[in-house]
Formats: sequence, C-alpha cells, structure tokens
Amino acid sequence: MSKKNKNISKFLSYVLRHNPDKLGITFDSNGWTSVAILLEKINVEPYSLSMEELEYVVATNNKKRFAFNEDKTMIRASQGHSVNIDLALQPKEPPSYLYHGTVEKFITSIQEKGLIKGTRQHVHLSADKETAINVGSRRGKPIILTIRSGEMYAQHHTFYQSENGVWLTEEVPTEFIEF
Ligand code: HQG
Repeated sequence: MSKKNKNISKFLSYVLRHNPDKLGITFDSNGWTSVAILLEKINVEPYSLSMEELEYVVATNNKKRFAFNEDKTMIRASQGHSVNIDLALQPKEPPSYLYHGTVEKFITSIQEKGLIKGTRQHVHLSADKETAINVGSRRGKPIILTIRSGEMYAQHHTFYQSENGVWLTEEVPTEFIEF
C-alpha cells in the first residue's frame, strides 16, 4: 500500500469508528455515512481524494476495515467503533475456540476481570492464532489467550462476526480464558 493510501486508511478508521465530528459527517444508526459528503468534506485544500482512490483503499485495505453498501453511496467501518452505533449483525455460533492477542502488562487485570471491551463496543477475538499474534504485537511481545467460546455460547453469551471476519462479544469472563 502506498504511503498516501495508508494515511487515508488510518484517517478513515479514525473518523468512521471514533470521531465523525472531526470531519463534520454524521452516521445513521448502523454506522453508515454518505460517500458523497465524505468526499466533499475530505476534499479541502491541500487534501484530495477521488472516488476511484477511495474504492481502491476499500478494496485493498489489508483487513477489509471498510465496506460500501450495494450502490456505493454509503460507507462504514466494519468493526472497531467506539461511537455508539448498531452494526446490526446477526448473532452467530462461534467455533469452539477463539483467540485474543494481548501483552504481559494486562494479564493480571485480565485474570481478575476477564476481557473487557474498554472504549470499544465489543471485545475482539479471532478464529486463528496468527491474527491474534498480529493484534497483540501492536503493543509489544504478544501473549495469546485461548477463549473457550463454544462453552460461552452454550452458556448464552452472544457472538457476532463482523463483515471482515472479526469475532465480537460483550465480554469474556475469566473462567472461559486459558492463560
Ligand atoms: C486489553 C485492531 C486490562 C486487551 C486489532 C487489549 C483488533 C484488558 C486492550 C482491534 C482487559 C484493548 C481490537 C482487562 C482487555 N484489563 N486490559 N480486563 N481486557 N484488555 O485496541 O483487541 O487494526 O481496544 O487485551 O487488529 O487489542 O484497528 O482491542 O490489549 O482487531 O482494524 O485491552 O483493533 O484492529 O485494546 O484490538 P483494543 P484489541 P484495527
């Protein structure tokens, strides 16, 4: 990805997940925003972003972080929001085990409180260890926790899977975590 596209991705993650006000855009209740208005607001000197560039960023983003609606008039982030929106995802049965990548300094607290969502809307989990390693590596030497998601599901915890494959749930109590 070029430097410009990487910067655009980062900026889009920020406004589409956390701070639409920064750009003066608004979300509907499901987190969608108008593509036309988004482009209009971004295209203020010295910045420029064409529809073609936006389409390229959405298509090539390494984690498919953004999605268009069918006719590409609306766009949203597929997960990771701190703004209170409803992704309108259907609950889904998870695999027996999911993984979470974190770092040593959080372990004592996670042992006490379980995994909590913090400022985001959900705790983020992945079906493969490799993704969890990447997530943990953002903060240092990764530690991978195995989550007994099948057991959680059997005990009525709700799971969702975002459009880009991330597993989401409200919290993971400590008894379901293998440290
Ligand atoms: C930790 C990125 C102390 C948790 C990634 C994590 C992901 C606790 C941090 C997505 C805790 C929260 C989300 C507790 C959890 N005590 N620490 N009780 N419970 N934590 O960024 O999962 O690139 O909100 O282990 O790839 O790291 O942005 O969550 O270290 O998919 O698309 O608190 O963000 O995606 O950090 O990452 P985050 P995350 P993007």
